[in-house]
Amino acid sequence: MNSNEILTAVERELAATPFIDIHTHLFMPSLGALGLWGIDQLLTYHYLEAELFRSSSIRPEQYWEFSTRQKANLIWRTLFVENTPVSEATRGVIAVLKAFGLPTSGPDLTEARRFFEAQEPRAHIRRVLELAGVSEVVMTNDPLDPAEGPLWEKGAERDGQFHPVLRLDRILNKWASHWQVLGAQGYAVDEDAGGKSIAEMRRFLARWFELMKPVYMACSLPDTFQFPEDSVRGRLLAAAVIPSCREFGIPMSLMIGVRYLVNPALRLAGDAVGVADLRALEHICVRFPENRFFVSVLSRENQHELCVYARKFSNLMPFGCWWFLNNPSIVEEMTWERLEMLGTSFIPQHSDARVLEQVIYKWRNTRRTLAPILANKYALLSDDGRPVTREDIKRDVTRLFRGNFQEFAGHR
Ligand code: RAT
Ligand code: ZN
Repeated sequence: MNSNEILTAVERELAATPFIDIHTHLFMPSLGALGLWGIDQLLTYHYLEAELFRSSSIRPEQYWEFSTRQKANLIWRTLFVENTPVSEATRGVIAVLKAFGLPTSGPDLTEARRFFEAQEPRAHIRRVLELAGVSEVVMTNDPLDPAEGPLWEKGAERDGQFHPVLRLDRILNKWASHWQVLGAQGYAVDEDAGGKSIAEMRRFLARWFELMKPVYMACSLPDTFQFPEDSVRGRLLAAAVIPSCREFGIPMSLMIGVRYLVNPALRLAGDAVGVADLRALEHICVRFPENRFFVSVLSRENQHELCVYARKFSNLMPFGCWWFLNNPSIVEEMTWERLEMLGTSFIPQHSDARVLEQVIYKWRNTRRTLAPILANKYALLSDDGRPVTREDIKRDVTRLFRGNFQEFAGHR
């Protein structure tokens, strides 16, 4: 194949391979009330809310008083009518509207609203996943969310396209405001996570493992994350969470580098990023060689180091270009680096979709950005003396976007 033929073959394979989206904030149909979809939710995505305040004089306190519809109207007018939607998050909304044949430059949202209101949720979910080229999505399930926990306790109906994840941020990052919630549920834990707390946490995790059957446990972590550490989080991780993952044979996902609420007035849009000390990760991989860790780091500056650690520890699986990194310029740089240092032994991307239809644009962007990168690697390889075949390309794309997750999670 010449380089044009290689590019076409890569594009075809990327389009034909159903991806597994290994981290999202979407919900299976039986948790429907928690799931976000439609134009008003797309427009009030927190990535867009952060952009609104740069182009409008509205103050956050005023904005939060609005209804969802009013917020969406304001964001549409500010970022899509009065300005050109060139940012990644705004362009995404345009791509979704286009995918459904809706107007992309109208003065208001009437037609889009009419379209989404007419959709039957379950059929719409199937259609959206199909359009996104995604066969399965991995959820983020919070057992201590009062709106979610009880639905699992009642035995929420499972769905083969949605896999649960036991998300532990409230426990590992917000113990001070949650240990009493655990206490009220009958777990004998205390403020310092001392005494019986560790054993009780293991009982809690075992119960939720049974209820949810999660494909992994997960936590986001600050840029200041250290391990080992004599803190509630350090103790809970080392003595409860990581050993439980091992016992149940599932990986732990560590998402490191958030600077929580640097601007609290922006709420969900108020987090920032900081460079983390990845020695914490080194210490975890050394101390728990029988465990497996999915790892995403938020700082651009930490990416190269993460690749180096992945070369040292085969129980570490780098994944995704997370949050502020999910822009073509940075995705490109990270993917080059990962292919060069790790071959095909990593997971290039997850969508982090919070609103159902976002998977359409996020995966379309990923395919578009990655095609020339993969094609370039194959062209270089051909130049160096090893022609690539369509079978090679198919095997690689399948490994990157399905196999690495399935194997690492022990999930087939
Ligand atoms: O990307 C995001 O939507 C963030 O707000 C976070 O949810 C992050 O992805 C996380 O899972 O903590
Ligand atoms: Zn997320």
